[in-house]
Amino acid sequence: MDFIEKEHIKHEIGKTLQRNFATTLQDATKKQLYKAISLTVRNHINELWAKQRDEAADNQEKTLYYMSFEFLVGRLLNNNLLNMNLTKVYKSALEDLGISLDDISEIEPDAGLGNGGLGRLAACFMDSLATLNFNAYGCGIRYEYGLFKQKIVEGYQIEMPDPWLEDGCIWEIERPEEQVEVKFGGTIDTYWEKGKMKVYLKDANTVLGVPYDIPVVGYNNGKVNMLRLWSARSPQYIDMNLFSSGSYAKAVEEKELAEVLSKVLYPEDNHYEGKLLRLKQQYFFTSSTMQWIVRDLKLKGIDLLDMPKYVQIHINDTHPAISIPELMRILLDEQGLAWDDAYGIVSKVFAYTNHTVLGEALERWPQTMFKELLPRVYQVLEELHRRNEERLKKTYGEDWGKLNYMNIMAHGFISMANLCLATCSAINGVSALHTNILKDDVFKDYYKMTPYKFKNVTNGITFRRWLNLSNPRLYNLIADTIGDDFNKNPLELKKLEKFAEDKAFAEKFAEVKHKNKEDLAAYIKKENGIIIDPNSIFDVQIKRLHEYKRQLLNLIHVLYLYHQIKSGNGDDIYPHTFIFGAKAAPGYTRAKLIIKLINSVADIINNDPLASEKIKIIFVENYGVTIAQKIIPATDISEQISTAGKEASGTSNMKFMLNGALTIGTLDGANVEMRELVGKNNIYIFGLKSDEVKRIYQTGNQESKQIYSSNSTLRAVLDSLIDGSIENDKISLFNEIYQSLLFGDNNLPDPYMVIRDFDSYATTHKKMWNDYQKPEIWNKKAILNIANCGHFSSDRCIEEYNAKIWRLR
Ligand code: 26Q
Repeated sequence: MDFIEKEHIKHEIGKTLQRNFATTLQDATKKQLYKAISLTVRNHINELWAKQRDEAADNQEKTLYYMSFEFLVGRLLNNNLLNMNLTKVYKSALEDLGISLDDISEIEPDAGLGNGGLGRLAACFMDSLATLNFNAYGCGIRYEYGLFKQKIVEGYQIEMPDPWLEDGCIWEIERPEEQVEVKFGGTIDTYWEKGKMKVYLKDANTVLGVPYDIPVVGYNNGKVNMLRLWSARSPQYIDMNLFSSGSYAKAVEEKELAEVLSKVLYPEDNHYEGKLLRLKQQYFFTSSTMQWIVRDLKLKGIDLLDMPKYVQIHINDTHPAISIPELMRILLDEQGLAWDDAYGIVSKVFAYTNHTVLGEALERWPQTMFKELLPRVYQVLEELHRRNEERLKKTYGEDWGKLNYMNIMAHGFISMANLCLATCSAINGVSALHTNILKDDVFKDYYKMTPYKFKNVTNGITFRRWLNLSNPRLYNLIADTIGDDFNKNPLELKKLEKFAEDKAFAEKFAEVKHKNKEDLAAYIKKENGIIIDPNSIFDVQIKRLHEYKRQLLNLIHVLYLYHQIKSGNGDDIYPHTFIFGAKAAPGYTRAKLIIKLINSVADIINNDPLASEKIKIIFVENYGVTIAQKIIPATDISEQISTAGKEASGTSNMKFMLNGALTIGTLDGANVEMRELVGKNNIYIFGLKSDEVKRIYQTGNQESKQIYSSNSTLRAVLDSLIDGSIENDKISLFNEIYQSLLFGDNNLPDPYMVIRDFDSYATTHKKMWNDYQKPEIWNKKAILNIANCGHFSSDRCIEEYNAKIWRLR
């Protein structure tokens, strides 16, 4: 961005307040100030954006359409200022006006259009795509309500709506002139025209897709891409006949029924439920996007047969996979292409990322539901299925067990993963270990057939948000020490290695960490009313609540420390503050019970004079992107403790590493690569490995019961879940958790290996608090973590996607 005078900024803010809110700097509310300031930033962005939209028609470079059901963007004001290189001048302009930018940016609601890792990854990718100057659009749904707001009431999670659009979104632009029609239901009619069979849908219900575009600014390069989010609208005004005949409610209801498609984000993370509304949402945004892509190509005068030269479509997990048959349908029915031509295109333009190996997360739609909702898309799917089955038979013969397992349709269900495996040009996992599990296990039969399609692209995060923005103290220290080249080339962070044993640098690093801990302590005092000691170890687990992520292992260890202290054996325990933040899916009762358990234990420990000298537990309400930005810079220990083989990658592990926290983790997901990069002495690995876990699943897990019998300390801790020592008036409240640990769900005791891994986890913790007490050792490890973190930049990750899969340039 060309340099902008601060006097100009001050003037613009004043004018914007006047023109948009008929108010002045003196009288404006904080909200009005936030809006006016953001509008002036938006104006600068839009100048660049308008120019690029204008040039887009001549731009022949291949464009990426990144399709995702979720974009967990967070706040944008500070991010846009940073990427536009305007932070300094705005800060100083605002100071002149007596306004603090930090205060104002707190007004902005998070754009929480995602559940967790997958959604946040999509947002990081958008930032990197623009920064690397690629042409890319993120395509998704403009949910009116983001992920629910979490309140903790008497220790229980309560869900509240998140009306993030209530006061409007400054950054978006509605483009009604580009709206499309999406059709549901109806019956298929065919007729012949000029010797060709034509297909159309009769009596279908139409919903309008209206795009809202949010600009995505590259870092310091003037590039503006966009996030295009579709909003559902009814094509009719309310039905006047119904209205006049007195059925007011019904008249309104019909309109609402169409618009419900973009109302809410499903709050399930890593868990599939075959809900009709979710299927409708998936078709709504994929059909809208496919129509837009085809229309755009035609406007540019490009022959559709050349589409693969100009278009790359990426599907973020299977959630947008209906794009595949939908693009086929458009090419066949609306553009008159022959099957082979259409398939030739489709099999080249799509690529798919898998984000999970959990069976319960794989999407399988009931055929009957699908057929009724999308009769023509279903026909296309049947044909894709039939042809794929022919190909499978050539490799595997009539092995029906295998064929059904690999087929697009089987046993009354449509497997969206198999659809992607069969038709996409590339399939990738999100960490080396995860990709190997896909190849050797989950998708091994497809891998045997088409090994060349399988790639690994280990996840990454944008350092702009997760270091520059969230941890300015550390950013400045690093930039003052090794220069700021790492902004363009994150591997430059390696230069910090030289300083790992530099006493002066280590002291400065420790000082930064301490100040960040003080800030977090102040925030927690304000939010939780609990005073925590910045000199204690801040041990943090923040992520969605899921049994496989094992918040329970963490908590049982805390309980164990509590028992040690109470029995007089806790002298060597270094003071800790254990911080948890997690939302549970509203229907996931056990996860919600674990939240209650964390809060109940927190109550006991925090109110116990003896124990609270040594340990405190904080449960941070409503965990999300903005809160993560406050917690991560202040963390000493990062908990990455999933049952090995279950966490595809993890990305918060990378954020902590970048901020100089040390990891306690299993050899799971990207932790494996973290260990390779930083060296095994600088990360604390414990527990079973993924192949060991797999073997236990095959052979049963009686061992957990034996551990329970032979380890009396652990037994006492586990028994305390049900003996009334935690919630004495609700003695059986946590019985379910206890039962699951000892007897399991499907006769597999301790299905997430909490008991099995406990001992090695506790020993590793002890080692950590011993190391923590030797600052020269601890700080050196922390600095080495930062120095070796460059690989986990989403810039590297996007470059890799481009080289291995997209080939945009
Ligand atoms: C599917 C069908 C119906 C309802 C919900 C869903 C659904 C929704 C969200 C399924 C999965 C998700 C989210 C998955 C997710 O966030 N996975 C995480 O992706 C990260 C980025 O690759 C990884 O780092 C994490 O390991 C992985 O858990």
